[in-house]
Amino acid sequence: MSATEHPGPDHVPWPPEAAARYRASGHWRGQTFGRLLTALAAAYADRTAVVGERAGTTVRWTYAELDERAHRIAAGLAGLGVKAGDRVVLQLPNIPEFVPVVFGLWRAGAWPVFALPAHRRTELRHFAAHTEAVAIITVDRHDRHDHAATARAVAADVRSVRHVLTVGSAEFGDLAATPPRELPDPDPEGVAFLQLSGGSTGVPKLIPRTHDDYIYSVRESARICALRPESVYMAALPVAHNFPLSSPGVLGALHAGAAAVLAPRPDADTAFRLIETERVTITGVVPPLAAAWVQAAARTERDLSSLQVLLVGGAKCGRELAERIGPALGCRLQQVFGMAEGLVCYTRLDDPDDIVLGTQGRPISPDDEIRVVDPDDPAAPSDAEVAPGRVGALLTRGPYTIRGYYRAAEHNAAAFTPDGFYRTGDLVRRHPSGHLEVVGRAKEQINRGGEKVAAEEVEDHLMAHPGVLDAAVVAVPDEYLGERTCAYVVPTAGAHPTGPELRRFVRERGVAAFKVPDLVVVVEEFPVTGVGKTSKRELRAALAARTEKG
Ligand code: OOB
Repeated sequence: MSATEHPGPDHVPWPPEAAARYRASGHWRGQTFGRLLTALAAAYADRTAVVGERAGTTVRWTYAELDERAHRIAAGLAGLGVKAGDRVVLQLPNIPEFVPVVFGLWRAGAWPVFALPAHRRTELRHFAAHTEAVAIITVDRHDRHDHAATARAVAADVRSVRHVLTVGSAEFGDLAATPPRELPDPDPEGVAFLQLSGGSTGVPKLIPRTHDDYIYSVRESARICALRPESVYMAALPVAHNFPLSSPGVLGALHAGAAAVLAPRPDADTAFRLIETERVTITGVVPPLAAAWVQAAARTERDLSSLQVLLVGGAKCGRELAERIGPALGCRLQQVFGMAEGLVCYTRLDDPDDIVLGTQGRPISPDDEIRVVDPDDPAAPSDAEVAPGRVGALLTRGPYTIRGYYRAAEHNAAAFTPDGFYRTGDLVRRHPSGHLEVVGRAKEQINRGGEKVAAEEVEDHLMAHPGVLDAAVVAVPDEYLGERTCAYVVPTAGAHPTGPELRRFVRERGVAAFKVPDLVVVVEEFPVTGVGKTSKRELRAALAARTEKG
């Protein structure tokens, strides 16, 4: 929380009139994730629910086993004193335990805060402090990082954190062996968990999602992606992210009675091996990964014939790449344009090729309201709709799009219109069919191959360096990732900070590696706009000129 930001409410609920409408139309069904798993375990008891790898061995759990594990973990957490409404920071890579731990937290009524494996000390401390989390659940080591040590350091700083649990430890083993007991079912319209926003301002914002709203998006995603009990979904991206979690993701797979395979890494070798051995039918990737898989497919000896659908999203999938996916991988492309705040758009499996290749899909719900408005001065938006077919800024509200971030009243006033539309910051064109084509962005965010970097957050880190007077972070086009980050820096008088020094400085502040600027350019002063603000437009133009010169 910045010094100027007053904490707001934990959850900005939908207005009663809208909530009544979403209930009446059957979108919200008054079910919690805990009850959902109970129903799935009854319907699909002996079918495979989760497949994953731990220390190189394959783990397979049926729906009945998953259900039992989630019950035990819930009882164990309750035994530790974790209560309904408590926040628990969760930082797990793609290991099978992710699934029963999340359902265990849901059954205990606790709210997982979904950190990504790439997050480091500074981000975790913010999540824990801002949510007053009571526990952190993580692993010991992963990808050469000592997660347990980081979690313990955060726990030492943040007084609310009473427990650090590492999956795989004896303590966690005891917890997961607790005899199951019935716990009170939480309110289905209440918050189920906090997702992270890619954001564009200072610190990552947290997104409160409810059981009712999220289950609706999961159920419809599973239907739109044609998941059936025979389907096998593979999470290749980090599963805590909204895309592999729910679009349709692991939760969509479970909702359909299908198997969810957690790939420990997203590289083509690992993914193709699992596609072959687990007979994966559907998976999802960001565009740079799709490009890498397309290349690797030309040389692979793996049998990829089970794969029917590849979802691509998180960042814009250009037409050229889109056209290569089907032929190279022998599957159908499904584009997905979503956001952790809610709205998710898919191309449909029966859409004509031109729509599948050239748009990012249409919304899940008939009750997703879309407005495409004049992207005029963001400080004083008119929110006037543009003519049909013209590019404008996308605003949305609906049955699974939040009405406010968690404890962020001041930010909410700018991020939402007075009548509750979320300002996505995306520039889109709406086709007559209702499909949206994403053509750019009006927000100060860099989309680094699907990983979102808030310009202001990195600027704040740079400005903490004594040799930096001012910093401006902009996107630089990149062939592989789509965009990378470039930090323009004005030094303080007499200081001569270098690029490598500033990059190391940001890294050592304990942030995710993807936020460390790819390029640092030291300049004497920034170009300014008519009103004296730093002109990022001119900085981007200068960068383009530099790149052209080589
Ligand atoms: C997904 O979620 P987030 O929260 O990491 O990022 C949302 C933002 C969008 O506002 C947009 O700027 C960008 O990511 N984005 C795309 C895109 N999909 C997401 N931009 C262009 N084309 C696309 N297909 O990234 C996310 C959440 C659920 C499903 C899929 C992606």
